[in-house]
Amino acid sequence: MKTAVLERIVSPSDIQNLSIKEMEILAEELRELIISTISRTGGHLAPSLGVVELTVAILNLFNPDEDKIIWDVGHQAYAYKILTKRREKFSTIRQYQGLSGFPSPKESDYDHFGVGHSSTSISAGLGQAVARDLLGLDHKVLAVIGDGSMTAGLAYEGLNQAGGLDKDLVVVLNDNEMSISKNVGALSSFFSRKLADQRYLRFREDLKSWLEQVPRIGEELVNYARKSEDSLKSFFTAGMLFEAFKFTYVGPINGHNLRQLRKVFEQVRSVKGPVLIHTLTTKGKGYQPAEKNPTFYHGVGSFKPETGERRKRKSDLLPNYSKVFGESLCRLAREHQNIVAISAAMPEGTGLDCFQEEFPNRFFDVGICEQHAVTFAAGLATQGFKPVVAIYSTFLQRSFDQLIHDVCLQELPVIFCLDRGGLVGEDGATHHGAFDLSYLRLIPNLTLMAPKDEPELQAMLVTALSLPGPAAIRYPRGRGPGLALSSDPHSLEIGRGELLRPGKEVMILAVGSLLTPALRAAEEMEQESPSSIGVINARFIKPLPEKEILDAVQTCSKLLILEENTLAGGFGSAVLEYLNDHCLMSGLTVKRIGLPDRFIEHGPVDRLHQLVGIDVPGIKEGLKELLD
Ligand SMILES: Cc1ncc(C[n+]2csc(CCOP(=O)(O)OP(=O)(O)O)c2C)c(N)n1
Repeated sequence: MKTAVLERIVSPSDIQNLSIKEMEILAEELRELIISTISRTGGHLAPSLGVVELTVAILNLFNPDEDKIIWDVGHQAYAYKILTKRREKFSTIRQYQGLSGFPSPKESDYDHFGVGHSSTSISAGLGQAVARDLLGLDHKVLAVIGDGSMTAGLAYEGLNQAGGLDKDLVVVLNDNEMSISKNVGALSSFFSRKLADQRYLRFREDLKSWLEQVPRIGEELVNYARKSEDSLKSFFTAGMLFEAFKFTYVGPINGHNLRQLRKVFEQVRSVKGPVLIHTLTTKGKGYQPAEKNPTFYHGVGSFKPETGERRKRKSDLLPNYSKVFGESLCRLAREHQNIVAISAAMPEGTGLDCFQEEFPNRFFDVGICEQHAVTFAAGLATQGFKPVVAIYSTFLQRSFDQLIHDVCLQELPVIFCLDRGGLVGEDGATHHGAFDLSYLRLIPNLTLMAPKDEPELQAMLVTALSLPGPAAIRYPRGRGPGLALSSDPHSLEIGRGELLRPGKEVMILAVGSLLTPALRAAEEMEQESPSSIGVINARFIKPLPEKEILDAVQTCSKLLILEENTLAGGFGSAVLEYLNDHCLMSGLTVKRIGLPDRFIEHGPVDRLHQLVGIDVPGIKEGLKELLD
């Protein structure tokens, strides 16, 4: 691997002295290092390859020891990590106790804001710019945001305030025309590079001459456009939008051309007030497989670097929960014409891509707009549709008010399918679905379920569909136990669990993903020492499976409650509230196992399960404590 220039970068300030040629070599060396590392560890390859030149140019003209650089989402910050004193550790990225896959101020002083969820960079950058001025300092603040992340309302709230305050803030728009999939919405074509192509430029010139010929009005319009930017450049381009927010607009420029980038950044350093630099980049730049299929290489597992081929694992043969959900929903949608499906920029990740293909008119990708997705679904539901909103647990956190105010208060039959409920592994704290049982179970009118396996997910979908009001189903990332799917799934009785294994001493009351390890733990314990341990599958978090809970406390004096959710306010808390409110606590010992009251780091899911004690040995530990 070539590292001639990279070796010389001990501190990011070393980049300030590089020539254009050296910067170009550095970009190539960075690409090579990123590709070879991510081919082993997996990670966000295509986004990071797309901003290599941008990163080098930013560090050439800005000084991260003083200036603040905020990467939106942060999944594209690999080159930045390497160049800000983390090259040695780069091979540990996303590994347990290794570098995080996202910028994190806990990891490095060069990470000026913690990110993972999208569209926060402009607001956070503006906060830092205002703080700078209040403190009488004079460094620069940069926010680098992708066109996908610009679909979220939050980004415009930031732009609006920044323009109003007229603060010095540099926003770099990294426009690659992609979110994870192709970017969506009206603005995506507004940003698009089509505006910079030759045909468009010709059209603009034709428009200009035509306008000039219109007596008075045309001339005035042309003059107005000239005044605002000294040319017609901002006419019908993205510039118009940003100028309306009172930003100085620069672009579009080629985000892989270091000479051009350096020139623009140099000029921008002295511009007062908010500035937006529009760069055009190619997602996956410099690695053919990723350029060809940027969606697949957006976030990828390990692969063969020579060909880009995914390294197959045995578990790849089984369908994961997302796929089971997507295919089951398609089956139901063939029968029920009123089912519509909504994704917030993640049709592939949530398994809705098959629905999108089969029912293009009933599928809506709203962009990275989780709040809007929920209220949009509510609107559809008022008109007799059954919207199914599939969003990762962690991202639905954004829609808390919409869930309460727009859906549940009006008892609208929206179905929420929360993928990635529980620990997700290598993406870490920003992405774990650790809180959904807590933030959903407190909302009136919502039925909340979690399946123990694939056929139960199918049954829960049917159940949710049969309800007159809102329902949510949460399931984990990846594969379930691998049970055969049902060809005719049936609705479940609301608020009823199932006794999977009778017991006389300890009853385990578990929900969702923890049923499989709970059953194994109970079996192993009984084999290892004489004991009688039962297992109940709760199925419902709301309403609680009261009958099964009552039966359990009548047969056993010890209860072990399991959930892959924070213990604070989760399923176990709900059971404890129920037991206390019904005076059932006397003579009963209850232990809860779940996620502790702290943010959980990144690493392989199995390792994290072990860490927090929700694997088989951890559950056995809990059982032993109770039995002792
Ligand atoms: C609130 C939120 N929703 C969804 C995601 C998942 N996500 C991560 S990156 C991404 C696409 C971002 O597109 P863009 O900003 O254009 O960056 P690119 O990957 O194209 O460089 C999405 C949807 C997220 N991180 N945060």
